[in-house]
Amino acid sequence: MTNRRDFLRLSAIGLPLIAAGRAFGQKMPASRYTMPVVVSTWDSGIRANAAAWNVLKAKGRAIDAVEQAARSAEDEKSCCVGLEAFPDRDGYVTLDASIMDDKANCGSVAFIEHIKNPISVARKLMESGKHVFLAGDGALQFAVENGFKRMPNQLSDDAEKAWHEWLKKSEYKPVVNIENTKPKAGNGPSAPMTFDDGRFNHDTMGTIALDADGNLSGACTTSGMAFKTHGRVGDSPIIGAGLFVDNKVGAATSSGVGEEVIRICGTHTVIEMMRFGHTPEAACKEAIRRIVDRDPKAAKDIQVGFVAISKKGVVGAYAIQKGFTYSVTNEHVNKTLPSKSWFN
Ligand code: SD4
Repeated sequence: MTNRRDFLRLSAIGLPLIAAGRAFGQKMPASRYTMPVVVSTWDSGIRANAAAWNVLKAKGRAIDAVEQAARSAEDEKSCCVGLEAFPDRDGYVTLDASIMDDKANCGSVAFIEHIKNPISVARKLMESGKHVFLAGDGALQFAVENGFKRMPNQLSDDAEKAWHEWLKKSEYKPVVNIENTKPKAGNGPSAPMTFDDGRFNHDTMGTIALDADGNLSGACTTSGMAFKTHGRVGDSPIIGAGLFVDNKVGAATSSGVGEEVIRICGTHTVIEMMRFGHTPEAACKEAIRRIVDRDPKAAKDIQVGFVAISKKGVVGAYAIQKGFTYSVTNEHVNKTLPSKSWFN
C-alpha cells in the first residue's frame, strides 16, 4: 500500500514528468490499442482475429480468444495450418502447436499427426497440469485418450499434387514470405492453395491477445515448413521460441524459419527486452538483429518476423525481410499492417 510519504515522493517525481509530457503535447502512441485487443501474424491473421474477437468483445478471457483464433486457422482449407496443409518430404502432415496464459500455464504438442485441432490438445495438456510438452505418437495417444478424434492419414488433393510436384526435384528451400502469396486471381481468399500459385510453404498462425481484464495470452499453430525432414519440429510449439507470455510485461509470437528463432530463444528474448524498457517494436528488432548478426549472408535469404504486445496494449513488429505483416483487431480497428524490416 502507498503510504503518505511514498505518495509525496511519487508526486514530487511524477507530477513534473506528467506536466512535462503534457507540455510537449505527448499523446498515446499510435501503436497503442485500447483493450481488449488481438494481434495475429500475416494477412490471414485478420480471419483468425475475427474468431478471437467474438470472445474478447463479450469480455471473454484472452486464453479462450487465442485458442479460438488458432482453431479457426486449423479449420480453414486455404490456410496452410492443420490437416489440409502441405506434408513433410515423406508425405506426412505433422503439426506443432503451443498455448500460454497469463499465469505462465502452458502446453505444447509437436510432430503430432491425425488431429484436426492440435491447439486444443495443447490447451488440454496445459490444463492437465502434469506435463507441458508432448510429441509424436505420445501426443496423439494423449489426444485420443482425451476425446479428440483420430482422423485418417489422407492428404488434401492440393497437398498431394504439390508434394508429387516437389518430389521431382526434392529440394528443401523455404521461400521468403510465401505465407502472404495470394491465390490465383478469381480464387478468392478462402480458395484452396494450388501448386500453380507457387506456394511451397506454410502460414503459421501466431496470436497474442490482451483481454478486457488486462490479462495476456498467446497461441501458435503450424504445419511447419513444407517438405521438411520427417520428425522436424520448428519454433512454434517451443515456449520461449515461437511463443512467450509474461503477464507483467507482454506477449510475443513469431513466424518464419523456426531454426533461427530457436537458436536465439526468440520470443523470450523479445519479452526480456521489453521488461527492461524496450518498446515492442524495438524488442522485436533486437531479436532480429541477433539472427542477422549470427550469419548476415544467410539472413539475406530467409524470413523471420516477430510481433509483440505490451501489457498496456502497445503493438510492434520487426522482420528480417520486407513483406511480413500482422493483423490487429479491437473495438476501433480491424487492419493488417506491414512490419518494419532489417533489409528493405
Ligand atoms: C516453423 N515457424 O515451423 C514455422 C514456420 C512458419 O510460416 O512460420 N511458417 O519453423
